[in-house]
Amino acid sequence: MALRDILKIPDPKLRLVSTPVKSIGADIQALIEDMFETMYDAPGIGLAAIQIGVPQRVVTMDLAKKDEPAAPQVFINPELVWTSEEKSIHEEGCLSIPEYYEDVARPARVRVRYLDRDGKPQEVEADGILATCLQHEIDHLNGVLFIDHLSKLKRSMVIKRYAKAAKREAEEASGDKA
Ligand code: K1U
Ligand code: ZN
Repeated sequence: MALRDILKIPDPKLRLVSTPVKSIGADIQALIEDMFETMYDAPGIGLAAIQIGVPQRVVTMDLAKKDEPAAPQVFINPELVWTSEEKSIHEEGCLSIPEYYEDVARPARVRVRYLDRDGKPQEVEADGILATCLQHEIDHLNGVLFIDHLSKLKRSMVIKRYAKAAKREAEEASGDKA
């Protein structure tokens, strides 16, 4: 197991469309282990493989509350097969956009088809935080970020703020070397 760096905006890799997993071998199992270690360390409730730079359609999640036992879940090649007309609004955050939270409107209920980590086909109907988190993570697999669901003005303010921070960090890092 290894703790991996989480990509932050404006890293262009976050805009890649991830590739479906063809076969669930030792490499994918090792990727899943790294994703859980990275997600729990962050801490986060979900993670898409592209957030650690791997453009494969793999998602980890754990929606257990603080006082509950861990409930790790893996979704390989997840697909939205149905979404409700009804929308609901939840506050979202993103490990690739640290410390920024905003309300997002999305379908209130969804049905998702996926493979579990043994490669067995599964389907889940979700509402609440599971529906929100599944849609947020499937968006990552398609190169979409939750800020893309906000107004153009809010999105461009966030992008500018994080681009400035990345520039400052790069300058500090090159100054440290000199
Ligand atoms: O995909 C990600 O960037 C992870 C993201 C998932 C998510 C959160 C909220 C709504 C939709 C999707 C996070 O985990 S952000 C961190 C977070 O929400 C959290 C962290 C610790 C405890 C509780 C929540
Ligand atoms: Zn995210």
